[in-house]
Amino acid sequence: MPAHTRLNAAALPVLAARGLPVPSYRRDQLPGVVHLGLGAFHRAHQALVCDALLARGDDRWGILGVAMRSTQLADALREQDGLYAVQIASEQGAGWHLCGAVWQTCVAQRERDAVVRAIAAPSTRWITLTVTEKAYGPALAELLVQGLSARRAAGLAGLTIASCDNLSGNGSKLEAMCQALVQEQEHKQEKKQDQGAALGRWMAGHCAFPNSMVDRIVPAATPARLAAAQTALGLNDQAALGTEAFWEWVIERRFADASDEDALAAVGVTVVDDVAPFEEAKLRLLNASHSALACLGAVLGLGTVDQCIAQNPVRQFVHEFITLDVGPQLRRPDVATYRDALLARFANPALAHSVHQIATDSSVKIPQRWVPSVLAGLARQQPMQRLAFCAAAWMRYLRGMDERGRVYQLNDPMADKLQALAQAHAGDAPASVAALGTMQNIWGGSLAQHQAWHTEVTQQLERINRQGIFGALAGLAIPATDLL
Ligand code: CS2
Repeated sequence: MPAHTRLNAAALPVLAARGLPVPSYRRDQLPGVVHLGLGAFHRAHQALVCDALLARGDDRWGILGVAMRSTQLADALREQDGLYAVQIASEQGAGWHLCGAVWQTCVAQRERDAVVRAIAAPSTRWITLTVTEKAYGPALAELLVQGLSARRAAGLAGLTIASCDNLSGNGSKLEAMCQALVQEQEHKQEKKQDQGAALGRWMAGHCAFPNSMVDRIVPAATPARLAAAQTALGLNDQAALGTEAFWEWVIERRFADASDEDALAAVGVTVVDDVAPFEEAKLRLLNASHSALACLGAVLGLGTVDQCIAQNPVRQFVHEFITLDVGPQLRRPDVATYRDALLARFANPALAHSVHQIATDSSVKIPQRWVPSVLAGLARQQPMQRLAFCAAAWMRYLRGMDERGRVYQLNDPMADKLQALAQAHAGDAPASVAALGTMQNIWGGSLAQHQAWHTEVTQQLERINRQGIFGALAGLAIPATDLL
C-alpha cells in the first residue's frame, strides 16, 4: 500500500498481518457511549478502556465521539472509520495500538441535533465528558438537559453521566449545573412547571453523575508523532497519538446500571465509594506540579516537561513542593511513592509534552491546582515560599516573553487582560501582585485579599525579576543535608 493511503477499516487485515494489535470486534452497531470532548486525552484514555471492553465481547461500549466545536479531528476520524493508532511508551520501549472504540464522530456546534438524538437513543447507556475546565457553563448544561429531556420523553432508562475533567467533585458539579438549569427553565416557565420538576426528579432518580479521577499524560499530537505513525503503520493516520504506559481511572460507585461496576473493574478501572482522596492528590500533586513546570519552563525557554525535569533545580523544586508543602496536607498515605512515580513520568522523553500546552487556560486551572494548597498551607502556618513561587512564576509567564527575549503566545480565556496587566507592571512586583493576585475568579475571595500571601508572592516575583527563574529557585532550595 502506498504510505499516503489513509488508515481505515479496509486496512485492518493488512495491519494485523504485520503484527499490529488491531480491533477484531464488530464495529457496525449503534454506540453505547456518547463522549463529549474528542480531544487527545479521551482518545488515549477512556476510548482505550472501551476498546478493552469491546475486545472482551461486550458490545455496549462503542463510542460516538463528539467534538464540541472544532471540525478537523471529527472529520479526520470519520474518514478513517473512527480508527487511530496510539503509541504507548514505557521504559521497556514503545508499541503501537490500534483503537477501534470510536464508531462515529460529530461536532456539537455543527450537528447539535445528532448529539441530542444520540443522548436520547435506546442504545446509549453512558455519557462521558472531557470538555476542559472552562466549558463547565450554561451551554454545556443546555446540551445535556436537552438530550436528557428528549430521553425521558421517549420513556427510556436513565444514563450514567461521567465527568472526567480535572475539576474537584466533577460529577457533582455537573449534576448541580444540570439541576440548576432545569429549575431555572421551570421558573422562566420555558417548560410547564410540572414538566420541569419532573425532569429534575427523573435525572435525580434515574441518572447517575459519578465523580471520577482520570490520569494519563497525553500530549497533543505533533507532526513528528504523525510521521512516526506513518512509518509504523505504512499508512497516513491524521489522528495518531502518543502516551505513557501508566493510566488510572478511579470512579465513584454510582451507576445508572449497577452491573457496570464489574465490567469496568475487569479492564482495570478502580471503583470506590469516595473519589475525593484520589482526585485531591492528582489535582494538587500531578496537575499542580504540571502547571508550575509549565509556567517556569515557558519563562526559561524550555519546550517540554522532560526538559524541565532534567534540570536539577527544577526537579528539586517539584520534589520539595510535593514532599514538604502539598503532600502533608493530603489524605493519600503513599505520597513518597506517588511523588517518585510522578517524577519518573514527567521525565519520560517519549512524551515531549509541551509546556505551552499545559500552560493553556491556567486561569481556570489554578483554582483547582494551587488554591486549595495555599489555603491549607496558610491555615497550617506552613512556609509558603514554594507555593508563592508558583503564583509568581505564573505572573512572570503572563508577560509572554521568555528570559532569552523570545515571544510566545498565551492561550487562555483571559489572555488579553492578563497579558496587558502583566506587561504594564513588568518589573514592578508589588503592582503585578496587586493587579494579578487579587482576581477573585482565579484566587477565590479570601486569597484575593490576603495580605500575608500577597507579600510572599511579591517577594518571589521580585526574585524572579532580579535573578531569573534559576536564581529564584536557588534561593528556595533546601540543602540536601537538611532534608534528612
Ligand atoms: C495537564 C493534564 O494539560 C494539563 O493541564 O496537567 O492534561 C495532565 O497531563 C493530565 O491531567 C494527566 O492525567
